[in-house]
Amino acid sequence: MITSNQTAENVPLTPLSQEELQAINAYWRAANYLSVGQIYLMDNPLLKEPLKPEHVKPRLLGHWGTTPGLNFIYVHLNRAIRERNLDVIYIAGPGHGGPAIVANVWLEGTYSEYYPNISEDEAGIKNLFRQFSFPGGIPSHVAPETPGSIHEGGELGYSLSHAFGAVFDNPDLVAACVVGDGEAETGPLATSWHSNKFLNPARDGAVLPILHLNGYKIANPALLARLPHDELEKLMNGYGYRHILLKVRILKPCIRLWLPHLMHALMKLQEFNGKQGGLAFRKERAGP
Ligand SMILES: Cc1ncc(C[n+]2csc(CCOP(=O)(O)OP(=O)(O)O)c2C)c(N)n1
Ligand SMILES: [Mg+2]
Repeated sequence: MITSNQTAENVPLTPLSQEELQAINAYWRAANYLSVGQIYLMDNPLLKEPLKPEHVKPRLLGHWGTTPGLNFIYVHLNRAIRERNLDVIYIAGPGHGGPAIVANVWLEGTYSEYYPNISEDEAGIKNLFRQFSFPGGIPSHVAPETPGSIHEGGELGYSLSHAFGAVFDNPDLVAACVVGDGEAETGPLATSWHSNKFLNPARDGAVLPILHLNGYKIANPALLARLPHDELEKLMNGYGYRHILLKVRILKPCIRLWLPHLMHALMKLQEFNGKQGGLAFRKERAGP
């Protein structure tokens, strides 16, 4: 669900302090490092010594393309969840961005709880990197063994269906669903925009689709990213969504802009469900 007509400035929000801004930025960069390390490295995980060919995996399998975006959204959602005490599930449609989700789950400490050999130290990071898309290791996409995952990301097309399915009869839940612009070209995904017709805001939770227009499906041009903005807007309106277009270029201004828009979209969802008699994600803040 996407919103329009309001600018980031008029969204009532606790402004980000300089420290929070830096912390979000640092978290995003750490997740990116851990992601790229999983794709490329099998040794020398912290690059303490000059990089040598034997540190690099002989066969690379993992997509970088969608990964910084997935990490960017993840860290912002975390801030929004903490700010509003929301119940949110993150569904990564471009599941081939598996390194991003694994990196974040590791940063949160959850990965090491499930897999103690992937510990929260240098040895753990080395194992984390080595196991990714490696014989005897983990797949290159979000998979059942990724803690918290309900969406198998190897086959593109089902993320929005899963997001809607997750919130049906689940009024406290928001499903934030990242849809890749290539993924959006699959039949199942193209059809699943219409799942909103089945959603009853009085009884169900809410879905926040986030269309990740990075312009490409692997190395080929993606269609939706080639549409002029007003055409895309009309398409989304036709499906029953309002939208915000956000351009992410330089990190710091983006953090400032992105977060208020994200919060605004969440608030609009809340307001909409509330007007229909729903109680969605109206929990009181549980304290610090
Ligand atoms: C049903 C299906 N068809 C094809 C593929 C192969 N494939 C993996 S990633 C990808 C591109 C997806 O594009 P997008 O969602 O935009 O991700 P990005 O390339 O931007 O990372 C394709 C075609 C797949 N995983 N599933
Ligand atoms: Mg893409």
